[in-house]
Amino acid sequence: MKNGLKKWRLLPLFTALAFILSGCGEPFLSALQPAGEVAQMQYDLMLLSTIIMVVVIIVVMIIYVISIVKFRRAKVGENTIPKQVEGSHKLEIIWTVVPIILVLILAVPTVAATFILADQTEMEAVDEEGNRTALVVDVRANLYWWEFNYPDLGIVTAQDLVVPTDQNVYFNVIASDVKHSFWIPAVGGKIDTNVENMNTFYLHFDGEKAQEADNLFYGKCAELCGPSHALMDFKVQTLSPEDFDNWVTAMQEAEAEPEPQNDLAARGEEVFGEQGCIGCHAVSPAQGAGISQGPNLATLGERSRVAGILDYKGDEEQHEAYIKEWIRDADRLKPGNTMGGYNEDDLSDEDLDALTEYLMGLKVYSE
Ligand code: HEC
Ligand SMILES: [Cu+2]
Repeated sequence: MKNGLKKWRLLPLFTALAFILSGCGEPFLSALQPAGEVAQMQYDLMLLSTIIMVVVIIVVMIIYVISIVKFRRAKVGENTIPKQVEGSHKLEIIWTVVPIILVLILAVPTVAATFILADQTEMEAVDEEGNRTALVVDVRANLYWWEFNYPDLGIVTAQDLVVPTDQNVYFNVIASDVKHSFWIPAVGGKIDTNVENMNTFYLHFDGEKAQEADNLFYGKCAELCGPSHALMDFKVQTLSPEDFDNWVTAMQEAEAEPEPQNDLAARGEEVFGEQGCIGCHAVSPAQGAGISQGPNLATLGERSRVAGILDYKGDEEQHEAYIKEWIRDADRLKPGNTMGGYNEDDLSDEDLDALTEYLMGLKVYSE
């Protein structure tokens, strides 16, 4: 009875594991549910190598089982010496040629895909007027936030990357402090963002697959970069080409100095200046690419999360609460980030209320 119980002790562990692994299948996050041409190619290569590995394991296991069954001592007797095959030409040839064939089956598609994915010629293509035809986004990774600059459109955002579906989007990636890595598991990557040189690649966001993911993919930093590395998330909002054009227009027409929506927000804007927030944060989508020390806050009121991690799930009260929590306690929420927190001595509760009112009103395209 006791032994029987012991056996079952592992059951909760396996149940828990099954639950955890079932989380790997989310369409907005899973490299196993490719949502674009680049991810599909990477997935196909993974599948190919997995199939080859499984075939090898099965063949080896079969030979292994046959030999231990066939050559059991009980069966062949104490003093039998099996046939000696050392130096056998036939065997040597088999175990040299078979792996070479397997490596070739793996290498040809891998090298082909590498060249296709490295092709950046479309990025430089221009129309009759000399304007670039492809969409280019400059990505800058910082401890622990992301900046997205659309150089040809004059737009800067942070934390939320906005892209159109069903066309190639070209990325120039760089880091301002230490090495990070840009990865959108469901759509492709990852590619290192280095401090000293710029890397370039492209991604393709499939419109139908994007809808299955509610038009919101998750991006991650994939290179251990510091204590809050695991919190260095960003969101990717996908829009149909028409919606994307509307977004671009709204961002381009946004005020350089957003008008506070009421008196409380107007006081908040003053606090924003008094406290020096403005030294690190731009509040207009046209400002700050590559130079600002903190994320551009122009669209803060309509971002899906605060600081890339606090998900308010569309609940405005929670949204406000998270903004306050972040300003008071940034240090605890993301250890090691350069903003730090503002306690009651630095910033009174009234000023915090005003500041939050002002920040909640920073919206560009959802109004
Ligand atoms: C020294 C520069 C610096 C100062 C000063 C500063 N911040 Fe920040 N702030 C940052 C950085 C860096 C981040 C991103 C941290 C992260 O996500 O790792 C950030 C993030 C934020 C965020 C979350 C942004 C988002 O995209 O969700 C808000 C809101 C914010 N700051 C508000 C403020 C306010 C209000 C003040 C003034 C009271 C302020 N900050 C002062 C550097 C600064
Ligand atoms: Cu990082």
